[in-house]
Amino acid sequence: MHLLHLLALAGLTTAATIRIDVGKSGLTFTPDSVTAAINDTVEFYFVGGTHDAVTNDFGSPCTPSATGERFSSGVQTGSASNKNVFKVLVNSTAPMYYYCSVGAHCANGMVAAINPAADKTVAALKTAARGKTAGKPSGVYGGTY
Ligand SMILES: *[C@@H]1O[C@H](CO)[C@@H](O)[C@H](O)[C@H]1NC(C)=O
Ligand SMILES: *[C@@H]1O[C@H](CO)[C@@H](O)[C@H](O)[C@H]1NC(C)=O
Ligand SMILES: [Cu+2]
Repeated sequence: MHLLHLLALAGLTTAATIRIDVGKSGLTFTPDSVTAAINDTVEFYFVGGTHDAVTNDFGSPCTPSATGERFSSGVQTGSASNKNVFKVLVNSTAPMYYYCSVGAHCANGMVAAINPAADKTVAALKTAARGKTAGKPSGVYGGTY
């Protein structure tokens, strides 16, 4: 019998790991839009600059979200040797939007999305973030190192 059939019979599906590089080329999350399934893990690698990743609401792009699935990585100084990887377990396919709370990074477009809605794109989020003051999250939550 085919391996996939065995896995299906056992009720197992393969959860994926999705890597996002933070600060790879300036104020960036790379890639800035990903699709994740329930039980996938999104992993944030801090590769450059000083940044964090904090969920927001689409309508308040530079403010920590107060409801729904939420995460906050805490601020990390990125480098090739920074082995602190922030791991977020995806429990829902509802859109999760997020930003960087450091300085004016959010206002300058450091926003991204996991499972964005078709009519609420990262491009629109970047536009909405312009000129906004970044709200600070209260510590690390919603994921683990
Ligand atoms: C996610 O993982 C939990 C715990 O292993 C499992 O009970 C659940 O069925 C999984 N959900 C999906 C949609 O795979
Ligand atoms: C997903 O659920 C787990 C277990 O309850 C929790 O630790 C984690 O923070 C949740 N993920 C998010 C993004 O809220
Ligand atoms: Cu930043």
